[in-house]
Amino acid sequence: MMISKNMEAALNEQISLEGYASFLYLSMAVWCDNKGLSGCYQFLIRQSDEERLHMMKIFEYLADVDGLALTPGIQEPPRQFKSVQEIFKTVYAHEQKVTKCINNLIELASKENDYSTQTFLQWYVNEQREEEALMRNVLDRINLIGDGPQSLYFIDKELESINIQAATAEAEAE
Ligand code: OFO
Repeated sequence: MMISKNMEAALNEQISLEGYASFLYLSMAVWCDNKGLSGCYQFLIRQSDEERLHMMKIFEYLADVDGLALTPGIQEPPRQFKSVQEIFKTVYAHEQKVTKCINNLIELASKENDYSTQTFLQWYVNEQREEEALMRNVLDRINLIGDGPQSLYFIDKELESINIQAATAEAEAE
């Protein structure tokens, strides 16, 4: 099976978006580490690794369908952030954007009667649903903790435990 040039280009854009997410979360992780927020750091490092995996899956898929995956030039992510609350709001917004892009890719694949790519993208539909739910959970927790004097400490503890749960759930799914 050979993929259309249109679909190939759209998947290459997705490669670039996943790659950017990986670098963005890495940059956020480093910021957190620098502030002593080791739970947030661990959480964001895992998210960053996942995004790289999402990118690599498209590389492999394009190779399977005789397409050409292009190693993206990644735009430099921000290095300074206002607060940990702002970081997680940004992550959630980014995940929502990725979900929209996945939906657009499916629409294109369906217009082209490209059943293989539609099937391939189903994995991303599920992944995005999980990621959005995870990030909403994080934001709910952050809101519950509020911004009292010890809030950063508690947010960090919370992220540490959410990270352990997420990593365990993933390991079980494999
Ligand atoms: Fe790959 O964008 Fe998040 O999950």
